[in-house]
Amino acid sequence: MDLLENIKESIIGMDREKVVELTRKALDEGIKPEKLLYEALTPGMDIVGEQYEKNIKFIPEMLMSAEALRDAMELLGPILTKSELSKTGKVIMGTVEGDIHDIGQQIVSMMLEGAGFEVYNLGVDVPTDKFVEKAKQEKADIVGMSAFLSTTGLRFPDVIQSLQEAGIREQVKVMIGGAAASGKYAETIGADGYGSNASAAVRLAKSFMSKQ
Ligand code: B12
Repeated sequence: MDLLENIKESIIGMDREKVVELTRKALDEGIKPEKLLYEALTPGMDIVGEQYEKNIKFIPEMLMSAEALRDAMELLGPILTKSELSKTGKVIMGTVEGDIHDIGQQIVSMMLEGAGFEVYNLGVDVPTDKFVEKAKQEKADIVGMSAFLSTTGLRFPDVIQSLQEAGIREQVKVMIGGAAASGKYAETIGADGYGSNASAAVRLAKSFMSKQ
């Protein structure tokens, strides 16, 4: 098996040590970080995402693969220049105010990073204004929000309204996710899309960028 294929399989196999060891080896051999990202790491994580969608893999396994990807990204991060990363797009991500569920949005953030997006993760319990302020500051392309409680799902439209009031709604796409979100709800509140899982989130984010 060639090195790139081996790395991809190690992501799928949730083998953090092997992913790090092989990524290091590949870099030592002069393989370009972008090649590693787009031909080994991301395709591996895409497959994990697909396996999760088909109930072949479950959350703990997906998290282990995501951690392995994160470890590899730590090696690649300093080498990949900012401009290379920002080619795909800038995303502001966070869990809305009053909500501390973050496992889902962490996976989404990692997958987006793996797909080449520059992600600013604001964490959990993020006040409405903070999303808007950061989107403005970073000239973001996408604002991604996560909510898991029926009560906190009501924060999504607040953020959309604040983006409107700040005059930047036309410049950013808004995507929502988490147990409090749905495609229908996204439509109702005027969000640009909903992702039921991390693979769907990456597809959505990529589709936003290709329409620009
Ligand atoms: C783990 C968990 C917790 C953990 C959270 C730990 C953490 N660090 O995140 C803890 C124990 C802290 C917790 C606390 C609470 N929880 Co809780 N929790 C869950 C549970 C079991 C799993 C959620 C989870 O992380 N799943 C793992 C992720 C990976 O799965 P996922 O959702 O499929 O993630 C994908 C998508 O959502 C999507 N996605 C996620 N974010 C985004 C963002 C974008 C932009 C996009 C496009 C996609 C996207 O991609 C993800 C990756 O594939 C759910 C049950 C459930 N079915 O959701 C209840 C659940 C959400 N919790 C619930 C409740 C009630 C609470 C508490 C109020 C309990 C209490 N009485 O204290 C508190 C609330 C605290 C707060 N203020 O937020 C309820 C909510 C009910 C409701 N309708 O409001 C649920 C539904 C359980 C239930 N059936 O009652 N919880």
